[in-house]
Amino acid sequence: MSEFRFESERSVGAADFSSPAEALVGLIMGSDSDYPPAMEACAQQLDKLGILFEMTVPSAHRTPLRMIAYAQAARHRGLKVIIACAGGSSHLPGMVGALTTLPVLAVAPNKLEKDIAAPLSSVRMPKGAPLGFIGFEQAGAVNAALFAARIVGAFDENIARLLEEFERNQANSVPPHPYLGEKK
Ligand code: RP5
Repeated sequence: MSEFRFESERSVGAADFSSPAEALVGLIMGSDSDYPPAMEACAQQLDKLGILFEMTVPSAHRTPLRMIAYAQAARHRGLKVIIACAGGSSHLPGMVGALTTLPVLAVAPNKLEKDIAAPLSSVRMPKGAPLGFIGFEQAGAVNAALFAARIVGAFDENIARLLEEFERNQANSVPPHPYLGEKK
């Protein structure tokens, strides 16, 4: 089971990021309103792969000090990848990317038509401040989970095998003929 810390982070409120993370992947979001449905799908995908993750809400504009504390401690705590999701001006992914040398993957919680600023904020990062923008809504969030798994899996054979199994199952779920598939 994954380390599911969302509730406890919320109840703790203030950031205490001094203890080592058991998790490999840190999920962060600008608001708890980013959790369902987008980041919930990300969490579920990581959980299905059996990859340990933790979650917190370090809003860049409402709790900037929590964001800084989280980002600066992330590598020392043992995290390997951060997935950041925020809407609107969406400075969370870029700011966290600037505060750590860990890879940071960005997800926009809403569709492009609803919120064009968030993805632009990530894809327009200036030279020298790399950020991986993955996509929008649940699909983007699931792909961010899979991308994070690939990053971790590049150094971990067990995770690479779990990813291979996921891809095999996915391939097997695609019917070779429309009449052979289950009704959706
Ligand atoms: C951003 O503003 C959050 O990431 C969220 O996508 C959006 C709305 O936040 P709430 O007003 O729902 O807290 O900071």
